[in-house]
Amino acid sequence: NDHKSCVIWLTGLSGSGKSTIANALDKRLYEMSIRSYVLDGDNIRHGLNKSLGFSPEDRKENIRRIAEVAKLFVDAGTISITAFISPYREDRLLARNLLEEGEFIEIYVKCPIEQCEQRDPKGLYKKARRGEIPDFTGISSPYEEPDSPELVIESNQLTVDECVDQIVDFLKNRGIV
Ligand code: GGZ
Repeated sequence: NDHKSCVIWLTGLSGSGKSTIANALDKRLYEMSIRSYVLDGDNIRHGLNKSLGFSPEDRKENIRRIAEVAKLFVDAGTISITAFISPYREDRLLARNLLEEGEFIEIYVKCPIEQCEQRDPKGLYKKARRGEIPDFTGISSPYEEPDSPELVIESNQLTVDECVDQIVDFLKNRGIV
């Protein structure tokens, strides 16, 4: 299928739904015969970025490398979908600036921390509250909300399918797919 390549950069708290939305979008694009690829903790933090932790410096390097990899996928003609907290505005801006105008689509997956903490699928918030995980985003490390993302998705008010619909509608309006 004919499409432009781009990076769909999902940012938001742990437990906000980034990975779930990324994988559902990947599947939807596949059904539309559009090539996409998901970069997330499973394939990046456990591989390429194994040696990086969660200090501000390490997060910065994590995001920088992810942005470079996402750019390679764009060069290869693919839509890359990234699902990382990416808590710092400056680091997201660096990622944006690596790409051409219009190729970087920042999507804020917005979900109140109370709800993320309630879901807590991996029990990480609980551990962070007990002080067992230092520098945990939203608890003991900041999350800087995007000032002007291309799209805000209120993941606590929509089904996963509705979140994907919003993104696909945006891509259609932009003439990307
Ligand atoms: C935040 C942490 C931390 C700390 C481990 N802070 O819900 P998850 O488990 O699956 O997603 C989180 C993931 C965050 O990694 P990212 O690469 O997305 O972070 S960043 O963009 O800020 O570099 C969480 C787990 O790793 N995790 N320790 N201290 N999340």
